[in-house]
Amino acid sequence: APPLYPCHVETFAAPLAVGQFCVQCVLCLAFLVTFAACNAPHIPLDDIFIEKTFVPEKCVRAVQVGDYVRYHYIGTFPDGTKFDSSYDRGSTYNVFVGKKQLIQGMDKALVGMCVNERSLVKIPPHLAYGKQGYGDIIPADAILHFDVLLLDIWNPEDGVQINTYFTPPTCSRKVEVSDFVRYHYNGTLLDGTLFDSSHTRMRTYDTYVGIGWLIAGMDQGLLGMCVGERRIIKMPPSLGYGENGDGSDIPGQASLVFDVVLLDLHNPRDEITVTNQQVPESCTRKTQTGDFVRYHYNGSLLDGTFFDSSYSRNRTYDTYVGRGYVIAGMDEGLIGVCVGEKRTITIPHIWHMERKIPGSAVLVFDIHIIDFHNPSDSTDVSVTYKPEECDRQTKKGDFVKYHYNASLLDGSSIDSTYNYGKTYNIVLGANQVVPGMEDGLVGMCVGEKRHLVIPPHLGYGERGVTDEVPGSAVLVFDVELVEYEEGLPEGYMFIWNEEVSPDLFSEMDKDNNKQVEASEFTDYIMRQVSEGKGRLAPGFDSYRIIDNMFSNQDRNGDGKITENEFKLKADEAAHDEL
Ligand SMILES: *[C@@H]1O[C@H](CO)[C@@H](O)[C@H](O)[C@H]1NC(C)=O
Ligand SMILES: *[C@@H]1O[C@H](CO)[C@@H](O)[C@H](O)[C@H]1NC(C)=O
Ligand SMILES: *[C@@H]1O[C@H](CO)[C@@H](O)[C@H](O)[C@H]1NC(C)=O
Ligand SMILES: *[C@@H]1O[C@H](CO)[C@@H](O)[C@H](O)[C@H]1NC(C)=O
Ligand SMILES: [Ca+2]
Repeated sequence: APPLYPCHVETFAAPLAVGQFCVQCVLCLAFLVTFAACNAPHIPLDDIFIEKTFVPEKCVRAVQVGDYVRYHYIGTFPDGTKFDSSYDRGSTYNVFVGKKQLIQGMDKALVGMCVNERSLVKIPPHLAYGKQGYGDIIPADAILHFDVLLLDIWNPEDGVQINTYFTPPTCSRKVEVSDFVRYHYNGTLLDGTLFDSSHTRMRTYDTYVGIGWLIAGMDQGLLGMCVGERRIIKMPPSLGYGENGDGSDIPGQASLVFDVVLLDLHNPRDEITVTNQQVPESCTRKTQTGDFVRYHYNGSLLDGTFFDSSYSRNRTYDTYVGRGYVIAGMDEGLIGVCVGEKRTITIPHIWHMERKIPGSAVLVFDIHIIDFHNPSDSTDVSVTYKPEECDRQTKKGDFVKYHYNASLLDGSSIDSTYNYGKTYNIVLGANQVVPGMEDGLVGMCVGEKRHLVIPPHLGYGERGVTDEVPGSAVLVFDVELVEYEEGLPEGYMFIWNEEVSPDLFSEMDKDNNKQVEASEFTDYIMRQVSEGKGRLAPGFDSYRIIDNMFSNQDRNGDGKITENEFKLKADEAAHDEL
């Protein structure tokens, strides 16, 4: 007689999995009218009967003969009395299927079951413990019911199974044995139970691959991965945590499934690498150890995660190179660069030891060299135009008038006299401009043009000029000498062009009151200058010079010079006096 037990639609959905059961179910449909009889007890079973109580949407894997399974079960008699339960023991039942390690009915029932499937299996005595029963627990001729939840399936033949579900657009390198990698992962059991995730620790897992630091399945499963790739790595327990599990969340004999995304990859033997070089056409000089470099950078990790940028601070990063002031890889990568050059420097972890960066990350710096100089540099003067006639040349003390265009080495303009429509005028040697400019303006003839490169120690130094010249910037001046007045000999503010009058005092003392007042003094000097008999130092305020001269003569500071004071001063060999 056919067994008249209720059948589940699922049984039809998976006809292959349950084999002969389908036939019975078809019959079941035919006898729908006698449905009530289905629950009737004591109708002897010819074979096992399976009632699927939960069928997962996706069958991760179905049991085949020879597979090893982990499952939970509750064993009851048809009247509902429980005789055994794996739940009560707190661990799954683990066994090979189809190898007679189970009662026949169970060996049969498990075949075709999917991971996470739950079934009620009814087993007639001849496929269970038969006439003997089992000790005190199972009486003779007992029908057994097992509520089975299948959790895990693997086969001793299994290896690591890899399924790449995201491939990055570019892949310059793949994981090889002894590479160091950083990755995120979610580790689950085959039934989907999460046992570990790098995300809960909020940091990547960082390790060497292929040299036994990892479980064998990961050591194999990570090989060949690209940065950015995502893959599912499945492994049987023999390549995971084996018979005993990890002692906490991973049970013994468990298959493991890792969802992995690779973020970073390098080999500790790697050198730093320089790529994406953009070298300006004219590059006459390259950085050497000891140079001081100003550069911009964007710093990121290999997966593109940005971690720092000089741009966010609106200023360049300034440092000596080759002297250990920056991380070793950067020190190396900054040697041999030109002003204006851009390059990408990739730095493996042994070349840096920074705390705030994830342990062992590869750092990628996109840099742009703004300028560099050496502390021993002097002003670089190059003549760009020299007039044919060039006998008279500027020297210290001369009052020079020149045009300039000032810029930084990266070409950004700072200032220009053309903006003001007039020349810039200074006395050479009077500390009116930065030392480099003084150097650059000496020995020039009118009409000459020069290109000056002034290192910061001869320019505006480490501090620069607020909002105009960055600290430690190299300055570039294009200058043109427009005209100049010859200065006086060094130290003089006034000189006679001809013999000094022997009767100087009385000539000055216009009103003949035997003393020279400031106004008499000033009038007299100005007259000598205008008559070409004397000359004041060019480039200074004439009245200031004359005031100084007067004060020097007026020994007692009473605002007038007596004949006595006049003589006293004349005896001393001094400079800006008469
Ligand atoms: C792991 O799980 C987290 C959180 O659910 C998810 O964001 C991430 O994409 C998953 N996969 C990997 C490889 O980290
Ligand atoms: C940098 O400059 C930009 C634009 O001039 C400004 O918006 C930003 O606030 C500045 N950032 C800092 C850190 O000074
Ligand atoms: C850094 O990033 C900014 C913004 O993306 C970009 O404008 C700049 O050119 C980058 N600099 C370098 C040196 O790559
Ligand atoms: C400065 O720049 C202007 C405009 O580009 C140019 O005409 C002039 O010749 C330059 N002057 C010097 C001294 O190079
Ligand atoms: Ca007088």
